[in-house]
Amino acid sequence: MLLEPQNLSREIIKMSLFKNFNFDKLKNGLSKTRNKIVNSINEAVTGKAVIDNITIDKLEEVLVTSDIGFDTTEKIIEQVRVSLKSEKDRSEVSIITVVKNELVKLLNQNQNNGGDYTNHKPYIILIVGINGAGKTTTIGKLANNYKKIDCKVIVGAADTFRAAANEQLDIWAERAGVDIIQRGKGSDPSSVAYDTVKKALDDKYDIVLIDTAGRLHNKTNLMNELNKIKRVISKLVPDAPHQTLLVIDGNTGQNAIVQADEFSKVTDLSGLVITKLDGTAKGGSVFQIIANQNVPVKYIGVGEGIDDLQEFDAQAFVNAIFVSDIYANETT
Ligand SMILES: Nc1nc2c(ncn2[C@@H]2O[C@H](COP(=O)(O)OP(=O)(O)OP(=O)(O)O)[C@@H](O)[C@H]2O)c(=O)[nH]1
Ligand SMILES: [Mg+2]
Repeated sequence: MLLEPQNLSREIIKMSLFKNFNFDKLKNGLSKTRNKIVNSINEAVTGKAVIDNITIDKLEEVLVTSDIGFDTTEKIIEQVRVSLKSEKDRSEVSIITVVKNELVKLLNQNQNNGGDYTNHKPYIILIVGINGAGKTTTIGKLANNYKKIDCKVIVGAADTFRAAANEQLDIWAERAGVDIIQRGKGSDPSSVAYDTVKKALDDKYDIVLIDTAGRLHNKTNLMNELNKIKRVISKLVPDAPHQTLLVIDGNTGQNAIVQADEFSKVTDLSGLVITKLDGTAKGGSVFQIIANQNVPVKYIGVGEGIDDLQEFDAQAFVNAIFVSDIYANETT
């Protein structure tokens, strides 16, 4: 069944754990990325009654320069050629449909629905990532979302490296109306994590979110610290953390893959959160990240507000990028 964007968003609301999916917000957030990708595609294909090889070459150029990456683009173009060969309709709309379908297929690889919070109590989520990626903000947003579905939530301020880190998380905890465990700057991050999980067990919390530092004296320290946090909390809950989410700034582009590789070496990542997609034209890098990682994208950040975190949905993401006057009713 084909869905119009407005119906599509309604469908997704029904399926989502979080209630704040808003197609317009996603669409607006991705406007810079859309301008970069879709406007160029339009320029390449508009007005062509028949899509010829020159047009396909232009399309290839557009995709490669849209942070989608060379290998990924090659796969898409290959598919475009195959599909168009067998299609009688070689119009601009059909080429867009093929590209969109290929992009959705790509985004859906490695996606899984694992990590159901209802199977564990408390459900423990560790948030990692380099400094400034958006970890603390994402915790605030996640806390808010879980709170809204009536979970009892506690956050642990295990970023004890920066003095301001505590205060920042404290502000988010207050906004979301959830509890927090914090100690002073310089205290042992693992002991903060331990105390948070202990309190969650004692007082029957549903969700534990643990913030971590993005920078320590050096990278080895940081990675050792993350390892230690994991070891310490698994003394209390052997299969914890139930999720380890790597937060990546959507502006990062190619380097995102390097970050994911580095963190994967020390900790099993269960998902990625890609933030700041609202401020960047580099949203195309989401395709490249997914093409190069075995880890699913769980959430995307589309603004600085508490409601600006969305569960990642491949079809909605591609539709939001491709929504334009020309293709508004064309949602495969
Ligand atoms: N526009 C936009 N800004 C965001 C988003 N997520 C985070 N930010 C901003 O990014 C900046 C850094 O976010 P933090 O949450 O402090 O990042 P962090 O990873 O905790 O950083 P450190 O604690 O220094 O390691 C803040 O100014 C946030 O408001 C998003 O989805 N969109
Ligand atoms: Mg932080």
